[in-house]
Amino acid sequence: QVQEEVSQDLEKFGNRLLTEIQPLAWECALNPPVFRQYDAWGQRLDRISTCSAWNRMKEIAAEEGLIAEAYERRYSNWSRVHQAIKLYLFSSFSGGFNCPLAMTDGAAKVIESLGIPGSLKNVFDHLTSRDPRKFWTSGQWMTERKGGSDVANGTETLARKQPDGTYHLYGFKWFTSAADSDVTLTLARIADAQGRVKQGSGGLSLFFLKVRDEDGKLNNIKVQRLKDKLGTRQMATAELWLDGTKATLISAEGRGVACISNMLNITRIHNVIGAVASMRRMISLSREYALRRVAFGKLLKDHPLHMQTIARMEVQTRGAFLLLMEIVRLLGLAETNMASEQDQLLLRLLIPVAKLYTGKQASAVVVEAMECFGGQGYMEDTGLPVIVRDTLVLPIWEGTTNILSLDVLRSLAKSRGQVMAVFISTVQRKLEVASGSEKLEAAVKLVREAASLVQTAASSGVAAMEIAARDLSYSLARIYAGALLIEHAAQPGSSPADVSAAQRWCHQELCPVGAELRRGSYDAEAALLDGCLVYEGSPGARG
Ligand code: UCC
Repeated sequence: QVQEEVSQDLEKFGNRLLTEIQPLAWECALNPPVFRQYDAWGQRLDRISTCSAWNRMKEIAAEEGLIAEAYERRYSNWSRVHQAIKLYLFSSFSGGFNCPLAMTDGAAKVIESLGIPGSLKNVFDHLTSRDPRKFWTSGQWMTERKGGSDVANGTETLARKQPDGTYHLYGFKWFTSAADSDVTLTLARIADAQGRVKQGSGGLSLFFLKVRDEDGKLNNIKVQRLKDKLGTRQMATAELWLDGTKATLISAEGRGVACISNMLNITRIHNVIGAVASMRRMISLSREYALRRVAFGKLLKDHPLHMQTIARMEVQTRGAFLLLMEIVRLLGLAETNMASEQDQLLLRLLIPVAKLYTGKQASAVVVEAMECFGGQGYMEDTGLPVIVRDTLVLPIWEGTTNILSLDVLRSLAKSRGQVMAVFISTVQRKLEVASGSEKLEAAVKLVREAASLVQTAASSGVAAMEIAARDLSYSLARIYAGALLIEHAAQPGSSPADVSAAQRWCHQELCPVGAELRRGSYDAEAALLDGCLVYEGSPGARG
């Protein structure tokens, strides 16, 4: 029944995407935000103007319940899956509006995980509203000049307590995405009466603030400039000075990072949605083009080499899509108190794994797909470069590949190896579904071997080695996606394409960490040689 209702909603939304939303996305691409710092008389304005299509996207997001769906939970644990699929459809047609939605979802999640305190009830209602007149979006102001990745040491913003218990913030935020948002969450260090602050992660607290007051005046915020970005140009990213900005402390003092990680985990899932969506969109366009374009006397679709190229992208995209669906399935269970402790551990591990892996996949796939159009793929007025540019940010924001790899190690360490055991047993359970399937036998064997290899590697100390973090994360992503593709292909009614996708996925190197470990790539000497290769010196002569 849920599937039936959801399908109807998706079909309706799909039509709306094609008729109404797609042209708006193009308008957003053609009319990026404009910043005006001063008026004609030299008065400070700091006005960021967005185009009408962007503003309309906000209304549509509310009407379609793109955030609300996840919090109303009318389909219980399936609500997250419903929301994720809607966002997946929306993402590559959103004209960049998927970014503020990611952060809005993250802010709602933080407030919900705090138990929706009375002081934030109204805010939560705005963030999760279906009423376009009421709907608010949120920012996530984390990045300062000294640290986008190293937030713990890079955050300089100070919070001074006021007699009424609120705080005034003073500092400079270097990247603030969707700077036109209504509210934001941000980190700062609380200064004591003498102005002293605690350094490091333990000195950071999380604050909520409204960007403007009731009259639309900025909350003691000065906009220095808009960022000149490679992509996501439809969306205003700004440098902001906070100069006495009124804010409310919402985490326990010194627990800012732990508290905002609820937001990060949601925005990272949105990143995965964006990655899979852009791969799917580019493949759909390439497939369509191959049905029309004639070269060397026949349609592109009749050139086996061209079909092989698209098929390889298709395999990547299917693996990524199943990873995404698995994560939102687990998230839905966690949010409706149906997740076991194992499910929760797995979710914690799979979020960074999927974010880092799909970000890289998407960057490669969209560039490959652009090539399927020859020179036309490089032309601005085809719209293809916009998709490519907007995709290239996915491995960077919300934590780069290496930072996310370290987060994978963090989640392994925190569970003291328990999550690895859960990972392996879940993979094995998924493979059991395919037992007896002749077509999938070889694929099952490859995933089993890789799972055993990654387990051995992890218990030999690799899971604590920074230098192995990326290879380990890639191994986890490939093994888990392999198991998902096999499980899917083993379902009754699966297609030959499902089987082929599982087989092809599993024939890549599934456990690079095992191979590199055997090769000695993580030894101290190898690390020295890495430096030597980069700087062309002799070992030890770096710098
Ligand atoms: O803002 C940005 C752009 C916004 C645009 C977003 C749009 C996305 C939309 C996509 C649509 C297509 S970009 C800003 C991005 N910045 C980051 O992502 C930060 C990257 N750096 C990290 O993630 C680091 O790993 C840090 C900052 C989290 C590391 O900080 P610490 O303080 O060194 O970390 P600790 O000490 O290890 O962790 C402090 C606490 C621990 O909890 P306790 O104290 O209870 O043990 C950790 O377990 O925080 C917990 N923690 C987490 N918990 C840290 N990370 C996580 C996590 N991911 N999940 C759960």
